[in-house]
Amino acid sequence: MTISGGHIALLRDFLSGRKKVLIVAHYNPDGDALGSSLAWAKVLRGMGHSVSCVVPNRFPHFLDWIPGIDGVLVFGDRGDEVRRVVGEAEVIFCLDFNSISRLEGLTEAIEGNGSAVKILIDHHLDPPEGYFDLMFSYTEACSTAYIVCRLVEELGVEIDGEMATDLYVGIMTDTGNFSYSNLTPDLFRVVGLLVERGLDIPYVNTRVYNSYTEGRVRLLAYALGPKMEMLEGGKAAVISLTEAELRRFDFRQGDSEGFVNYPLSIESVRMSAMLTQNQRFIRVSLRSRGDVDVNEFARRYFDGGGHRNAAGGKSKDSMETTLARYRTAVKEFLGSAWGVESEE
Ligand SMILES: [Mn+2]
Repeated sequence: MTISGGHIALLRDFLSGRKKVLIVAHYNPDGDALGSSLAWAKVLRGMGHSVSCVVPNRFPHFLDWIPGIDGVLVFGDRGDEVRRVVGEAEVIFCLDFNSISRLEGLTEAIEGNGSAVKILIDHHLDPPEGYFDLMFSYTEACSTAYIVCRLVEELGVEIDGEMATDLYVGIMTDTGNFSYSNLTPDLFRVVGLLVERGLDIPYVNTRVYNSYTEGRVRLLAYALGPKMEMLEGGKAAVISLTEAELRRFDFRQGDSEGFVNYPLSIESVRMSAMLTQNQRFIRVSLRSRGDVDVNEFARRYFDGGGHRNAAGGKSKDSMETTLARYRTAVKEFLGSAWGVESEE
């Protein structure tokens, strides 16, 4: 991944003087969305800007400790304050998503601010043409946090221990603790730099991966036990959880995060899905291995998208209908060119 000097010059231009900056990340903010936003916020504050971090809805419990998290404004909880901050912003950075529609209720507020410069920092596929004034869009990057690391280096800013922790949380969670693709030598160079700046990897690991509630562990057992269904002779798996089931396990937002990855630990499984119901729709989370392209699958069947091996979509149908649609789609897809298997 190469960041062009022209892009950096433009960024410096947009950030000349003291600016009111808004950093916004996507709905259901994850480790990368929050980690990259908070580190970037600290960098910009260090440059003299006034910075607010906004997310559409609440973040999961396993991220409630990361440096700077107390200052994040949740639109769902503090709508009026967020609308004011969005309206006053002179520069708006969108981090870890590229489609403004992923902001749910916040979309209108952002669109309402026509005068702010809009800058994208992201690694998702298919960034929109013509929407942003400047795009740092690198679809080959493992995480937005990694892109932020590189931008910070280009700007000549020193990374401190808090930034290092935030950035590492983003890199670690988006790479499945360094187990997915896009693990380049330069990523490990950057991680080495973060360790040098005070990052404590065992501490971060414990806070993110070993801080489950009892309910979450029991929900996982239920999801993988009675609720996991194998399809297509073991090539695909699906887990479904209704709202009532989630309530039974004292579900807190983020509790089912990562469940979709477990079926992929079965040798035969090429793609895995998790259907989680909320009050408005069913969220479809998808993961795959190798050439099985769930970004394409999400686009075709569930009004979504993402990356080749990790994508998401949604369904407004009932759980029963959505499951039936999923089974039919998997059959068709795994028999098609996009779902074709090849050895990794
Ligand atoms: Mn990400």
